[in-house]
Amino acid sequence: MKIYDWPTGPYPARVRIALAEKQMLSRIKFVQINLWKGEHKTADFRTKNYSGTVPVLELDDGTFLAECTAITVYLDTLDGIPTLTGRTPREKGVIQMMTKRAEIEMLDAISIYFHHATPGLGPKVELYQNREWGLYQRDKALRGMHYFDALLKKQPFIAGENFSMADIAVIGGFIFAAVVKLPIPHECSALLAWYARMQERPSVRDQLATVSP
Ligand code: GTS
Repeated sequence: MKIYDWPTGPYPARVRIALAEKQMLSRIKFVQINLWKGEHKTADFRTKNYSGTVPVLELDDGTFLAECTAITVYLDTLDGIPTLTGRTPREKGVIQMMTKRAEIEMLDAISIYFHHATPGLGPKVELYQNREWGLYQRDKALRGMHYFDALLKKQPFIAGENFSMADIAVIGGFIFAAVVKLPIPHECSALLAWYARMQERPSVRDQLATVSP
């Protein structure tokens, strides 16, 4: 299997954390796509992922899988022991819901802030920017952080009692927050304590070392 990757990117880090959790990193060939050069927006790359984003997983049969959630579900279910995406129907449903919520309320919101209200990837890549929309999404991400903080006052992990794909999605949010220098509000003590605990996991610690500038 091959992954089209960008080593410092928050989204590709999500998949690498999942791979590390599954002890699968050594089974993957990583191909770097340079986002600053816009390599993800070329016609050739869009044949692999129409959306023009990384990561993309290429299976040995030539299938391309994009979207972190879809890739993680695929990788997690290969061995028949889905430790990250849920074993029971209830777990699967809650983890999918919370992963999507982590994206909408934090990670994607910070990404939109980056692409719209900062120089983003530069003028050759950022062909349309809407600063107001970007700033709105930054504030949305800050509200999202308070939501996850309140949640983590009641439960140890984003989707409940166990570490899951949803935690990895919020970790992606923390990585992107660091990229755009958006501080996690200090009053979000449960969220900050959870993040400190996440960094005790070798899968997270190793990938944070890879993404840090
Ligand atoms: N919904 C997608 C997913 O879950 O995979 C989002 C992927 C995404 O936005 N990836 C970023 C990207 O390709 C990579 S990074 O921001 O983490 O480095 N961005 C480039 C762009 O131009 O949007």
